Amino acid sequence: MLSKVEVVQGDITKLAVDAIVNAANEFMLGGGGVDGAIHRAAGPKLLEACRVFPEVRKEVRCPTGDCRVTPGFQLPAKFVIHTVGPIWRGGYSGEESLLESCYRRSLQLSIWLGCRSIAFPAISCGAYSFPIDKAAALSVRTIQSVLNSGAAFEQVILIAFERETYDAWRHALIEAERTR
Ligand code: AR6
Repeated sequence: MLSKVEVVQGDITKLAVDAIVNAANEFMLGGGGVDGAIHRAAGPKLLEACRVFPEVRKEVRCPTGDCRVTPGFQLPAKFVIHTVGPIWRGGYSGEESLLESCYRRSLQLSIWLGCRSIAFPAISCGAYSFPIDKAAALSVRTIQSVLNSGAAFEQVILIAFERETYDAWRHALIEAERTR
């Protein structure tokens, strides 16, 4: 199953996959990092589509660990799945299970949408400071468990913006293959 998982280095906004995942924040109206890049490439309709989601509590359109979907608009991807990773606070505030939830729920939502290909950035590993090695191992483990449960994906791309992220994901994949 892990043969369907691919690590590439590059820019997620260029990928012609069914769904790309955005590392958003709870307010869901754009930001820096990959969120900013996705909004710029998708065009202003993406912001309009995000605004439509009701606030579940003050200034929260999407709680941490959860996700929401919009069209991709001017992106080559059909859908954008906006998920909110945890801010790393030392590892004692449920960060790992929240990040796992981001991967699991994004995959489940994309299955429900009929997606066959999906690409993930390193959620929480930029502005939110989640350690990349932990995030890489956890993301590969979660994807593996969803694929093993029979999800019909043809391709799951882990897209690294930096070399360090690329290396961490490659290492996590090799380890997962070895200990399978
Ligand atoms: N393609 C792929 N990966 C990218 C790209 C890109 N075009 N641009 C950056 N990355 P971050 P977070 C990588 O900070 O840590 C935003 O302001 C980046 O190098 O984008 O979840 C949101 O609005 C890093 O490895 O997301 C939130 O407020 C990874 O994507 C907050 O940042 C994630 O870094 C979320 O922080």
